[in-house]
Amino acid sequence: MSSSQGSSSAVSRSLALLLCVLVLAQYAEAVTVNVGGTKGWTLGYNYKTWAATTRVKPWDSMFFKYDPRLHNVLVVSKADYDACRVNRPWATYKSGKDYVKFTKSGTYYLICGIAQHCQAGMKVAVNVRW
Ligand SMILES: [Cu+2]
Repeated sequence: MSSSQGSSSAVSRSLALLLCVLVLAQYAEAVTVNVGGTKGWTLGYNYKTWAATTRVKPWDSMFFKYDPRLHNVLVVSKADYDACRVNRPWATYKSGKDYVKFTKSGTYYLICGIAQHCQAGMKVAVNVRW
């Protein structure tokens, strides 16, 4: 009787521990997300649909792949995103192989700062959350 109670509480403890590990693992697992999937960062792609169907967590790396002669990546405010204003970005990336990471939950706004690309739809609002 007492030995059977002992082993069942040992099983409970193991399950509780396993649950903790699984929960922590989900939080710790930062991944790389390819912005625009296989198309990358380019004109003529629907980033609204991409953002709505792609999960991005804090600490994940968003990978922007593009020809640096044609495009860049600016992190901007919502107002500048809405207006496609390119002259006061919070951050600028221009290597063509850029990893952009946000460590806090929130909505982040990224646009291309070249010519009229943002107006043409080369802009993405990413809801970063757990
Ligand atoms: Cu561009």
